[in-house]
Amino acid sequence: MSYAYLFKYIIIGDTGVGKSCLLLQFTDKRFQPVHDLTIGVEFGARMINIDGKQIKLQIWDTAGQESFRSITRSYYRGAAGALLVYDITRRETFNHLASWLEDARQHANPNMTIMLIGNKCDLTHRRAVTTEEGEAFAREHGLIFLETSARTAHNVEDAFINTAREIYRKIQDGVFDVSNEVRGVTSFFWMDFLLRKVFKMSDVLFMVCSGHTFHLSMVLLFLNVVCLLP
Ligand SMILES: Nc1nc2c(ncn2[C@@H]2O[C@H](COP(=O)(O)OP(=O)(O)O)[C@@H](O)[C@H]2O)c(=O)[nH]1
Ligand SMILES: [Mg+2]
Repeated sequence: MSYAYLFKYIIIGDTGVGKSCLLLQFTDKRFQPVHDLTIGVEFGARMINIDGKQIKLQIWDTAGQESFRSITRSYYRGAAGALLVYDITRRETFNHLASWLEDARQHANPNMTIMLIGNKCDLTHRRAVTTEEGEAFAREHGLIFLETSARTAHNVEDAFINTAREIYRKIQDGVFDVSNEVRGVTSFFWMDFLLRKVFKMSDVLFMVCSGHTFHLSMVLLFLNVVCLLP
């Protein structure tokens, strides 16, 4: 299926905040309640439509390496959008936002659009961070903000689509150098193709050696680095 633009997104934030679940909810419209790295959605894609233009979102999820705080420069490279996620029931995940932003500032394109997400808003009885605090943090750092639930799907579509709207607006306004960026993302098509093949293979690998998720994470990390070298 053809598309006018391809936007690379990354999902960042502490372990357990629901990054993989948000991706799964957006691409597959389902919720996987058991914490299981073998959900196998380290990489997802979905087509959306903005202003009558087909846009392909290619979304990268960490394969568990965020727990080592060893997210590489290549993960950030070429990302037009980032979802920065915290868990509204765990204040420490909110407290770590500044250091995630610091990471992004170091590694990412300064024009990258960042959507701040307070996830698990279905767990109202366990809320530890108020909506106002999330809003204030976003305002202070120039981010867009939404509270979501990967469980009920509340605001999940909007989180991904509003980010794309903002990126699209930046392209229209000439904030992104379209000639560079678009050529860059078009050639990305082949990378996309190659990675899909590799990830299909990794699914098989999962089945063959289920339990060895750490090994696979390392393989994915390696591929991530190799494939994105210029
Ligand atoms: N109640 C609730 N649980 C969630 C939500 N999102 C994720 N979870 C749970 O939180 C845990 C961690 O989710 P996961 O997506 O693996 O987090 P990640 O480490 O950030 O990728 C899992 O047990 C999920 O079932 C949500 O919106 N609501
Ligand atoms: Mg995950």
